[in-house]
Amino acid sequence: MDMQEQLRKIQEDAKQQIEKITDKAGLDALRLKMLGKKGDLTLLLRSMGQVPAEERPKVGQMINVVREHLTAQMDELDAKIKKMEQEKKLARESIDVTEPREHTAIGCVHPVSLVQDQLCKVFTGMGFDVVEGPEVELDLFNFELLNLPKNHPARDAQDTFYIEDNIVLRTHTSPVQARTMLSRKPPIRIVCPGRVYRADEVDATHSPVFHQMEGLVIDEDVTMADLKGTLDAFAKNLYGDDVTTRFRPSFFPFTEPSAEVDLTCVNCHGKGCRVCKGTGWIEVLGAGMVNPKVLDMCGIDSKKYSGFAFGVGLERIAMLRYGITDLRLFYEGDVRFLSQFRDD
Ligand code: 2U9
Repeated sequence: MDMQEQLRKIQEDAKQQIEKITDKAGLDALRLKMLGKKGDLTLLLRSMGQVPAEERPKVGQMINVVREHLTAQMDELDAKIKKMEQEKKLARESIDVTEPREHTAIGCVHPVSLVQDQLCKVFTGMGFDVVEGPEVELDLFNFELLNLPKNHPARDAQDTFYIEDNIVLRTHTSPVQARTMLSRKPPIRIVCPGRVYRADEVDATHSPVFHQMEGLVIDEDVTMADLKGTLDAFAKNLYGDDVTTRFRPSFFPFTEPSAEVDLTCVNCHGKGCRVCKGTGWIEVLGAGMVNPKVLDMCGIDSKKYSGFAFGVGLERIAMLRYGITDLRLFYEGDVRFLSQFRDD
């Protein structure tokens, strides 16, 4: 077989194989077989010695043309294979955004948090700031500055969780107000929501952990009328325009005078029902004018300023709102209970 024929055969061979190749490994093998050190074309070039001298330039040129031609064909195939592999990879990795996903349980806000958020909204709407503070508290802020002297029954070890002699789990959120009075100047308008602790046995209406929101307003010339107006606005905002407040005399060491505050029964709107035991009223808040002794102890001049304060139990509001009759349900974390409360 002369050189030209061999070249033609190599070319023909390469053409057939190129048509069959579908991946990079096959192409690399062909490149090696044709153009590698021991490849067909290279060997042919090496055997040029047998070609008569006058024909060598012509044959050499032919071999080069074939080499260039093959290289171009293989490069083209290389590009095709790369494109195909890229397409395969994209197809493999593509995500069907319309494919239905597995069911994921969506949590919901705890009923006490729902109530807390709503109350915060109502009071911030009336110009109050929301202030929070520590749950582990100094005796000074939890009791002393609130006019609860050392031998007061509310400080009894039965009610209070002591951590050390002078450190307690706060029994109310009032220490947040005491701290605020010491750090801010009047006018002060704040509500303080949060978790509080009392050493109570657990039953349907008692828990050693519960939640309160207390409010405090201090300014010049603040009167009981401001307290009544604020709580009335709060009641109407929360339950509707036909709901009002009723004040009954009471006693707290930190307020003087003090009152227990009833709302028009939110269940029967005053007619009398099971919820209000036929009275048309339900007790919801405690309140009063801040005791001048407390103002002075907390660094506010009681001759110049006066103030009112109030407190409300958040579980109580949530129980009334949702018709819950056992406090323990709030703390058991049973999703069958919790998933019933949605903020919409
Ligand atoms: C300062 C001065 C006065 C906070 C007040 C009440 C009345 C009250 C109870 C309601 C239901 C607690 O959760 S509950 O059991 N609270 O009756 N709280 S006045 O008075 C303050 C607080 C801080 C410096």
